[in-house]
Amino acid sequence: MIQLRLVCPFCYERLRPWQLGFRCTGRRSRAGKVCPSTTDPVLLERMGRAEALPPAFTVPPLRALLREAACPDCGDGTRHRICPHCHSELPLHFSRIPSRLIAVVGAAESGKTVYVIVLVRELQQRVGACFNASVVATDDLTRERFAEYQQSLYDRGVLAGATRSAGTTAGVVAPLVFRLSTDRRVLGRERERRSLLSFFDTAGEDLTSKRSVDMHVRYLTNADGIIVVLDPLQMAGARRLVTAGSRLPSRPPGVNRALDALVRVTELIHEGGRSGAEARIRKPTAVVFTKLDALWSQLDSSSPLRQPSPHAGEFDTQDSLRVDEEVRALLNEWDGAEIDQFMRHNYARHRLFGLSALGETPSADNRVSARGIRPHRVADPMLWLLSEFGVVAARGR
Ligand SMILES: Nc1nc2c(ncn2[C@@H]2O[C@H](COP(=O)(O)OP(=O)(O)OP(=O)(O)O)[C@@H](O)[C@H]2O)c(=O)[nH]1
Ligand SMILES: [Mg+2]
Ligand SMILES: [Zn+2]
Ligand SMILES: [Zn+2]
Repeated sequence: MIQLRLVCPFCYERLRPWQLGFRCTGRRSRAGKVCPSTTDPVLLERMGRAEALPPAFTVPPLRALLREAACPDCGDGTRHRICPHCHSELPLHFSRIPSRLIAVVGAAESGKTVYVIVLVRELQQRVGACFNASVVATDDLTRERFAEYQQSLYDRGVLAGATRSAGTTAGVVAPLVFRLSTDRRVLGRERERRSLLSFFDTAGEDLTSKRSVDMHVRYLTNADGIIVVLDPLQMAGARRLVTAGSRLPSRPPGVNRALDALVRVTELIHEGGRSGAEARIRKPTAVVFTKLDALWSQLDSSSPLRQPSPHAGEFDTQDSLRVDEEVRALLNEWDGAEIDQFMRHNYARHRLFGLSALGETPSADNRVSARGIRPHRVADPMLWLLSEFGVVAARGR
């Protein structure tokens, strides 16, 4: 079924199905004409992409609802659909598949980029198998960037540098867009369900600069779910407890840098919201404490955070609530009780998670340990969001 309210998975602008544009194929048309490829100024300005492409064009609304249109220059028919705002090529069947846009936000160096790469890899492999799900990149740019990230992290053990600012034309970091297909039994029949997953990995430094505020307001207000990544190693109280030898973030912890990031994100959502600053935010928001490997020695062996993630086939709500409770207790020990209070005040649907993307502290020169990457509970927040969206089933609600 065609979706009436769409959001571009690349620029997060809202759009309607009759506003979608087209891009010429660039092939020789029957009339013998070939449209030249050049840099698309809109794509360059909005997404920082300078590659040479055939021309983009729009058609009147009724014709835009059709799958195909003829290029006004060469006359060739094309089915390449583009976003009217940023000119990114949209995934196949874009207006028929529900999109789930996830903004990943948090302070600089909190572990967002590493988290997204490890999460997607887990969704493609181990977790995907447990949920009968497959996750594939929808566009060449996502495919290339994700392959590059994965090779450097998994094959060469190199941790990504700081994500560049998203506020400048040149430094735009396009979201990674994947198609998630799940098989679910509906009335005794296997039905394949597809959704688009877009991960917008923000640059932590952007949260502190005014420059990129507009863009963040849009990404946050149009996202369907939010993952707030908080780094206990940036919280003074937790930092006292870390296992000796753990690699610490380069910047000294602020009074509570994690809370600062959370407050900033919340302000940005309120700025873009229609509900006013008084109402609680209704978007499902997962608050994720990363780098738990540095604090494992502090956890009781019976702690739910030390048990492997039990979610398989269905999201295990009881386990998730035990984790939520445990993280809340830990926050008290880490002098982070305000974080919990702040969430309760401002977010109607939120849950706390704890995980480790790497499974172990990186070496002093910031490389993955020789034992490789052993993620712990990384998919839990995403599975919760997917269960909130109704994409995966939840047990024990
Ligand atoms: N101990 C531990 N350290 C981690 C883990 N994940 C990331 N790190 C460390 O945190 C650093 C920053 O990770 P990134 O993913 O680049 O952080 P970011 O939030 O994307 O940072 P910005 O892009 O600057 O906002 C890495 O270089 C690692 O040193 C983890 O699971 N455990
Ligand atoms: Mg980053
Ligand atoms: Zn767009
Ligand atoms: Zn053409």
